Amino acid sequence: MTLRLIIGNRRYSSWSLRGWLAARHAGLPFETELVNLYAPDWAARRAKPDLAVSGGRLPVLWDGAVAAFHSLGIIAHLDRRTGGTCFWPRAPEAHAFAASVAAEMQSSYAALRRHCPMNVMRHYPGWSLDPEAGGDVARIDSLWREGLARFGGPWLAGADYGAADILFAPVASRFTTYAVALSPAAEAYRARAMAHPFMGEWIAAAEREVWRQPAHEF
Ligand SMILES: N[C@@H](CCC(=O)N[C@@H](CS)C(=O)NCC(=O)O)C(=O)O
Repeated sequence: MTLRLIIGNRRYSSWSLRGWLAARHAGLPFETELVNLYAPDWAARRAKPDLAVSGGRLPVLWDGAVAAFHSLGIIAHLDRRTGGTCFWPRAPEAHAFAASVAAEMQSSYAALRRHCPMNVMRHYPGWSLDPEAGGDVARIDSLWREGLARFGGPWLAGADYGAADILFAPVASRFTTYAVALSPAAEAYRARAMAHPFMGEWIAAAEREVWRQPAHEF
């Protein structure tokens, strides 16, 4: 059965990007339903049962009558559907690292998110980071360096693109938009994450979207 993924504006919705990357990476057939988070009817749309299930947040993945939401919930569901083959490394050390940093990403870095909203289409060099967001950047840089050094790259937990990379993909986009200074290893990873073909597909589709949200266009 074809899965249905409900996402928000591709330019701005970082959580939608994570859910979509997970669905794309799983390789199962899925349809995408795009919702404008900034449209006047958003409040009514989110109250409908297919979004109310997640508290009115995007993305939501529907698999028949089963809903999965939150990045890690969507990945857990797709991981089962794909027989545990494509999201997590098998080796226990790499698995523990990937699971831990993915969970940290899902639950942290509020300052970075607030201070550097995602806009996959824009470039704002010269952005000055506030100290709290700078602290988030330093932590992420150190996690990226650690993963690449311990597991040999090119992805965060080793040879295969997986859940940790998916969770951090919108961060790579923010670092690109705001030209955030990184260590050489983290910078190389940022560039690699942005060059991933699925990221290219997402950005190409974002480019075709006509909706604009002034709060995210400076
Ligand atoms: N932790 C959730 C966060 C989902 C979330 O906050 N999504 C935003 C879009 S990026 C949303 O639905 N915002 C709409 C709103 O709160 O009105 C996830 O992993 O999906």
